[in-house]
Amino acid sequence: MRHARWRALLSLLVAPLLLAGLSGVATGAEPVAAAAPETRLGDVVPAPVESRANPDETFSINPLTRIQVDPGAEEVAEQLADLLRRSTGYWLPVMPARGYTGNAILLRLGGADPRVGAEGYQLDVTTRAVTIRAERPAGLFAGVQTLRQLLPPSVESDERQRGPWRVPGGTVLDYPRFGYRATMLDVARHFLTVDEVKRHIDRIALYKINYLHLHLSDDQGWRIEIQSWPRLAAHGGSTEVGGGPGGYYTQDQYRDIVEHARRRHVTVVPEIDVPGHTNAALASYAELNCDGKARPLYTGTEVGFSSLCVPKEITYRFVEDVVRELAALTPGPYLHLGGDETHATSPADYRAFVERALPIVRRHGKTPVGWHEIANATTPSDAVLQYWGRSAKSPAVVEAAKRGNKVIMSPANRTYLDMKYDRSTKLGLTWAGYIEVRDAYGWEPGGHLADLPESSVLGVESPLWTETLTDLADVSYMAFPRLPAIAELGWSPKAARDWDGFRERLGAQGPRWERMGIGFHRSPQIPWR
Ligand code: NGO
Repeated sequence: MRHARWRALLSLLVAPLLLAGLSGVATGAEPVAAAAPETRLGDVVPAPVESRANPDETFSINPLTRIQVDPGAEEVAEQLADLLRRSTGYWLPVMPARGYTGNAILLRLGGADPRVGAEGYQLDVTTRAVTIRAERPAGLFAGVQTLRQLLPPSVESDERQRGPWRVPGGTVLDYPRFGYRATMLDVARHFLTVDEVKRHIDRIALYKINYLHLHLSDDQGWRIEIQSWPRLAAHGGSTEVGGGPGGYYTQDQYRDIVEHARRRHVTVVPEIDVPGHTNAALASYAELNCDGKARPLYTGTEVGFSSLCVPKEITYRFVEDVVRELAALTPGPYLHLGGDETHATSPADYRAFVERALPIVRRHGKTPVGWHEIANATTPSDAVLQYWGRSAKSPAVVEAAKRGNKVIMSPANRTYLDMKYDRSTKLGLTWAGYIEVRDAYGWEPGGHLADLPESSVLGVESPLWTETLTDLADVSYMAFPRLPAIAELGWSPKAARDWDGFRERLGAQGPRWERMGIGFHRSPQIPWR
């Protein structure tokens, strides 16, 4: 850290000499024509809505570059500065946009093309400045992710690298297709530490993912402290698949994750899976079982054997308490109640449970989300269904959509990041088939389910279940490169997407992931650089 500061100071002192040399002033020679930047303006994942390159302009970050911002953009600016200072070694002071005289990265709130909306941005790169304009900080953050990808991959390095730090000239106009662009992490089957979850958030934010769904409870583990039912975490969180030590997040740790995500414009969607997938809760509290007997902890990978006791009143006190505590920890709008694979609950009990449980979520000020099986019950019209089937038909989901329910698209044969890439993949499952990058990319979220209009689609989510994955390295291997593929389906308009262009752009991400320490799957379908 101290070294970095000295280097920054040194860079400031030698900068004028350096710049004079570069521009040819000191030697009296003609200015040296700037070499082309390493990246092209459109080389971004997800593909921007519009980009117009201008080969006559190139911006270079140099020791005198400043980051200049409008009030309200400081947080995004500091994050950008932090990234750039580490790899460039430059000072890069963050200062007000007022007083701009060139050689700056400008982050401006307001003044963008009105099409950018709440989450989009406009990026203008000239030799004088990089200007990102947005209506809100979320848009500036998205623009900064684009800028990162336009810089050489070494910008992601934690140690000082040699430049040059050139950004290709031109204009990008960009905004998302869907408001909900998510991925899910199952921290129940195998526990992931707070740091691992934070690292994962850093990585997904680069691809403009704006929701992280955390699957916080399942048969094998309960991962969030609930103060009114302390044994859920203390006992129910004490193991995981394979019998490892498991773990759970205290409420403070969980708040820390939520805040880390917020700073990266990612909203956490917590899920407590009920009434099935509840063995960890049934092991922690005997009274939740119909027979009043606590179940043993479970470390296998079967699904569909557990159920809350639907006729018992205590079941709803339990749901109420958990939802109340979870809602208080959740600044975002959504709270997920699971509802999948309830093979141990009768259909009548299932309906009765869902019809009582979803309104509890609404009473605590959140919009309920459930796996698409909740369409078998009468759901409040603002409930969101998450479609995870393999089929392209689901009449029950289409009926629910007619009543007003929105749908998140997570078709298992396209978006499940826990499916193997191919026969040779060591990690993962196969029940929904092999999913190579082209399978993950080659479908249309707006028209995937027959008779479901695009207007009913809230967005796209790629779930990552962890029966076979034990740590962040495993998670990253399964997520990269498929997660960026699905992120593009959520962000980019149909017209900006095509497989051949995507392969090239994705291939250019490889060196960036190497710098970021992401051990990814080198899919033979992609021309890795
Ligand atoms: C299913 C099941 C999960 C499994 C996952 C494995 C849903 C919604 N429920 O997806 O419990 O972990 O498959 O791929």
